[in-house]
Amino acid sequence: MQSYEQSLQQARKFLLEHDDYLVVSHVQPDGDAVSSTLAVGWLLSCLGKKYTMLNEGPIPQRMRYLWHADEIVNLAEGDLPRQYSHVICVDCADFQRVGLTQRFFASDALILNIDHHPTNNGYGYATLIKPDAAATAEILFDLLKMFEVKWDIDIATAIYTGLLTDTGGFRYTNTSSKVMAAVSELLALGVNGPELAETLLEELTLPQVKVLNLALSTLQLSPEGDIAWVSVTPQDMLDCGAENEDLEGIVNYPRNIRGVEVGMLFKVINERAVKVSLRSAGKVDVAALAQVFGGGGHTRAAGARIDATLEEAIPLVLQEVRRHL
Ligand SMILES: [Mn+2]
Repeated sequence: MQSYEQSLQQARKFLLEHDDYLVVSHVQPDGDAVSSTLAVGWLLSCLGKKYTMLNEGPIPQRMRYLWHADEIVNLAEGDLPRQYSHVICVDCADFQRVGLTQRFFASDALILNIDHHPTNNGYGYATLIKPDAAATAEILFDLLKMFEVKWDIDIATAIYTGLLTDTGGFRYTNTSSKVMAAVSELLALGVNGPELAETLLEELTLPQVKVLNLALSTLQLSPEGDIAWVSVTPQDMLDCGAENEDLEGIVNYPRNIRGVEVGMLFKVINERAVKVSLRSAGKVDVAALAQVFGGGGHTRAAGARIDATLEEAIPLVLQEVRRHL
């Protein structure tokens, strides 16, 4: 087992020794996924390396202000002409999380796996995994320090974005003194903290409020009052004009009810598939729970996809949550 320091050295070597990288993150990218993709891109550009940034889907509107965010190729809109032999995966707990982007990995591609999920299974040629890091952006903060590059407000804003979003605005238990020390440095570089908090955490779109309203109308509570859940259907999404990113944060409502240990959002994908997002108040390790269904995540925030109808999926998950309580 190599130390974190050794992993950083190995990752540094990987970035210096090769060229022409593909940088990818997980499907339905969140703030950490987007900023980690861009932070790696920023570093590679400083090193004079060739690279392409790619995601299976679009970058959420509220993150488009980030450095070169419009350069992340969205597979829903365009294709890449070829495959890559050197791939960097950020914030992906397992290989399948990269989604359709894997079509552009050469069959013998060397993969550098940079991540902070405790459920990361160590795929790839080289790994840089720190399960107690608040965000993949925190690992990139450390990695970028290994290079002689001059930090600017663009990279500082990208890393701050990953830290801000993955700590829920510096409130979750992962908000360590190390995070705050990093934040202090980033603010000194000119990052506009209040503006980012407004854009990323406070501001709501109208479809977001509409879909929240529909979701809350489905609220259910277990007889014991310790499990609460809401659900959203494709029809709800259509009726509200909502995108996937508009569901962000909804799962916190059932979780935040006093006495609730596990809050859940069931999102119907189609007649045979449901995505469940799980949030824990602390007692239950929802990452372990999600793994039962082939998913993963963090101890307090995790998710899984279940091949079943909503009516089948709810009791299945409830039973498993009950077992963990
Ligand atoms: Mn993350």
